[in-house]
Amino acid sequence: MGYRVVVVGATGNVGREMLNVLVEREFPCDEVAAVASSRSQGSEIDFGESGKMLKVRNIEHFDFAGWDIALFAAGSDIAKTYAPKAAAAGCVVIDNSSFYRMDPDVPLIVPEVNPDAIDGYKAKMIIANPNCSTAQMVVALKPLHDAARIKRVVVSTYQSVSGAGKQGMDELFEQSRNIFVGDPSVPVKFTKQIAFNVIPHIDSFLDDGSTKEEWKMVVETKKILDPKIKVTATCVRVPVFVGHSESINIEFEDEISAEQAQDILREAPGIMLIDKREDGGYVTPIECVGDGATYVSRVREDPTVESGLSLWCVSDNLRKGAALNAVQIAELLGRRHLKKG
Ligand code: 11C
Repeated sequence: MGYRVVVVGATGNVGREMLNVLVEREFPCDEVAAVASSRSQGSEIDFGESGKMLKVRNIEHFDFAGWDIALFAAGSDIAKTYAPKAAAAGCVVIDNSSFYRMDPDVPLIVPEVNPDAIDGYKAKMIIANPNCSTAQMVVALKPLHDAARIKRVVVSTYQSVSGAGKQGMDELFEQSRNIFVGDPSVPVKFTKQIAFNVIPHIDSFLDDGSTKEEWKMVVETKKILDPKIKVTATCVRVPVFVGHSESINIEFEDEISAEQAQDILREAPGIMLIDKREDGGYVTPIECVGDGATYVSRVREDPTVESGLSLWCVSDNLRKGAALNAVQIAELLGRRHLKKG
């Protein structure tokens, strides 16, 4: 016997990946409902590579009663309105938006990092999925924190346009083509030209001059990993379609060498260490598309502090940063709380 699973926002970038990942990981589904806004009602989408098609249902009329798990990938407004309705109907929500992440009654989960925190899900029947740039970073930090206690992290991100949804991907494609053929390229989704450029701005500005994307990396890392860790982030959009990259500098309380860190990362769950210290001996975003791992390369000591390391971290933001992590949370929930059969 399997689960009855709802995917809300099934027609978007992340929703489609959720359907793909459910099939790829053979998540035990008795039935899957694809739910989206009224605009998509009645259209058909692939249920991953299963060969089955799903008819898209309208969120406004969807009854969550009798469904076990709802994976939400439809943004904060939809989560705010419909997640409590699903929860009240007895359906556990795993939400990919930022809306519930910092709610103390909502666990914020990366299964490789803080699986025990999922036990708190019953307070609201909602579990939050972190921001993509946080998810991959905490997977890389967790085993190093266990080994040598992290004091401070300085991270700069290189985030792909798929983080801004299909419109972001379309804008990079259109602008690149327009520039080649000499047509004007007007920014719409992004604030400046993204093709052949980089933009040091993701999400809205806060009063202290940082952006909400940067703030999310700070507060989510504390909630998932350790409130004592200090984090400062600079988040940058780059002309890459899929895959977020991060340059991470870490200061530790205890001593740790680059070699020790490499040995630890090689064995750590969810991580692939590709670190050959030679031309091409590192991972770039294009190589991790469609993959679930968090890749770590270029691990080296930082001689400017007593105990410090710098490293490069890359992952598919639609997979570990969103859809895969959500399905891994569903698997964890099934193992610990919603046993079937
Ligand atoms: C981006 N990280 O790359 C964002 C997308 O809080 O879930 C995901 C935003 C979020 O634009």
